[in-house]
Amino acid sequence: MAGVVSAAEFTAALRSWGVRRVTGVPCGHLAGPWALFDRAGELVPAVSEGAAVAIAAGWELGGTRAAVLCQNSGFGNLVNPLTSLLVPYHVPVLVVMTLRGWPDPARDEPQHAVMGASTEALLGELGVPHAVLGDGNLADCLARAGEARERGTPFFLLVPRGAIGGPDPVVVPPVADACTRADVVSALLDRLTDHLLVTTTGYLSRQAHHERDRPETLYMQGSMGHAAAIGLGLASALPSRRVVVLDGDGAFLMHLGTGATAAAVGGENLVHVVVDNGCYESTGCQPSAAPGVDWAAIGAGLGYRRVLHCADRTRLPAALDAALTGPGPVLCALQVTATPDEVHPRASADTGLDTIAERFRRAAAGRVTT
Ligand SMILES: Cc1ncc(C[n+]2csc(CCOP(=O)(O)OP(=O)(O)O)c2C)c(N)n1
Repeated sequence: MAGVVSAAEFTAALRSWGVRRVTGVPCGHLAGPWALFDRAGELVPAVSEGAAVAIAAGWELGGTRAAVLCQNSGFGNLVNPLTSLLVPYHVPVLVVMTLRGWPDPARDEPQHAVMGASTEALLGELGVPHAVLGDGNLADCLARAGEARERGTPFFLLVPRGAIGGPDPVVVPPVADACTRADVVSALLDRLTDHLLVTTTGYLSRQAHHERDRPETLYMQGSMGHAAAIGLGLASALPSRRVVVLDGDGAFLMHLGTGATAAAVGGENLVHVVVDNGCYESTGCQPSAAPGVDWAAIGAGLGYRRVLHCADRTRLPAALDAALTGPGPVLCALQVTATPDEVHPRASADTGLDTIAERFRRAAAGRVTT
């Protein structure tokens, strides 16, 4: 879709408004400016939208004008530093936030509907000035952001889907012997019987649905970073059932602290599989913080009973067998190469989220599902 404003125009407008450093969590609809700021060395990927606001506040307090790029699904993650840091301390960060689930929730994915319908009202309730980017009004929006800045107030520039042009296509060179998302998900599903499986937001959920739709799988299309928490709740509620969490590196990093709880109370029946492709593949393969992360050290440090790590295709079956048969809580980190051209429909394209939850509930209770 042709953007109302191109990625280059948008990025140039932010720079001439004074933005020198950018952070955030990616949204596919901001992938164009994200790539340009990243290429210029001006972007730091944050693990969560709240952390992004705090990083930007640090830059601002240090005298550098900063912006945050994010999606309104992460609005909840940033409300605390917005209301207890930016507003009371008068730190005027510019937040560029996409409006998923807006203006018509029925034309976006169902997990965005509630936030899409309420984002503007929530900002109004918090007294935070904002504007919606539309055809030809970028200069006007930034002028309003400038007025807010003079009052020491943060400003939200809300970006409808498709309002900003995209980046050049991402090309990932093939890596010999590397596993792919498809290898991991199909090998995992081949090994599951009545295991309960919770899959993280993005392409991993889509891949799991594509490989084998099953009532014992909870496709978590929203709640990024919370798959492990759901899994540990299930594992402790149902100690006789094996519970598997299929997580992404970006998602696990978003709420990494849950790993400590999972390790402490997850139980013998919890298997936490983290698929590390080093990027946020579902939103355009933007690098995550994962390349510098040592999963084996993290798993051990968090206190998982067993930690497994596998980086090549030939060792994948043994790694999954070991993860699924020994006692948990186990963290199994699988290094994969990104395959952004392999994209499948979401589970919600053919099954409603409420139905996904209901049939999962029945499967968890051991009842026959249809
Ligand atoms: C709180 C929140 N912030 C941002 C997003 C947008 N988003 C959807 S999937 C995704 C990337 C997830 O990355 P990762 O867990 O590494 O999985 P991958 O996409 O690489 O398979 C992002 C940022 C979101 N859904 N929720």
